This record gives sequence, structure tokens and C-alpha cells, in this order.
Amino acid sequence: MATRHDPSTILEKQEQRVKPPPMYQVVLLNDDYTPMEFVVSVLQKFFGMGREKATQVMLKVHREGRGVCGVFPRDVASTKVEQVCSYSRQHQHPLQCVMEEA
Ligand code: TYC
Repeated sequence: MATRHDPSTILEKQEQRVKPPPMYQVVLLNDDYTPMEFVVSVLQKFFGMGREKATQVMLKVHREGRGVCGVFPRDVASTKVEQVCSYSRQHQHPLQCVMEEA
């Protein structure tokens, strides 16, 4: 049903109350045992990176100890962490992945 406003009424813009969802970084951690090639394949498989980008991120983690794989809403970040950890365990690698509020 259409609502009519008295033309003398001043309509104030409603304040925007919906905040964007908090975002989370998925961070990959270095270790001494996981093969470089395996890390590159994880970045391609779970983060949709091409081979070159995946290699750059892997080398950054290798040299600096950690690196960001992507930034996602909480549920997506949590699923990625689970997938990476479980896939790494299946392949007997100690690769660690965590999420942090961005
Ligand atoms: N440091 C590992 C090696 O020398 C490679 C590696 C890179 C492991 C990134 C984990 O998240 C990682 N084989």
C-alpha cells in the first residue's frame, strides 16, 4: 500500500545502521618441513592463485615467517583455515594456517 506524506513534513535521511561485516585475514605460517611445491599447490587450490602469485606468496612466507593468503568474511576465512589444515594433515605436512581480524 502506498503511503502519502504530508508535504510539509521534513523527511530526514535514516542513519545507516548496518555495519559491514568484520573481515579476517587468512595467514600462512612458515615451517622447516613442508615442501615449497606443496605450499604453492595449496595457494592455487584453496585461494585461486595462479602459479606465479602462489610462488611469490610462498617465498614471502618462507623468508618472512608469515604471509596473507586473502581477506574474507569470518565464515569463509574459517572454512579456508579448516580446509588448508585438513589437507596438509592428509598429506602428512605440518603446514599451519590461522585467521586474524583484518
Ligand atoms: N620453509 C619451507 C621449506 O624450506 C617452505 C615453506 C614455505 C613452508 C611456506 C611453509 O607456509 C610455508 N621447505
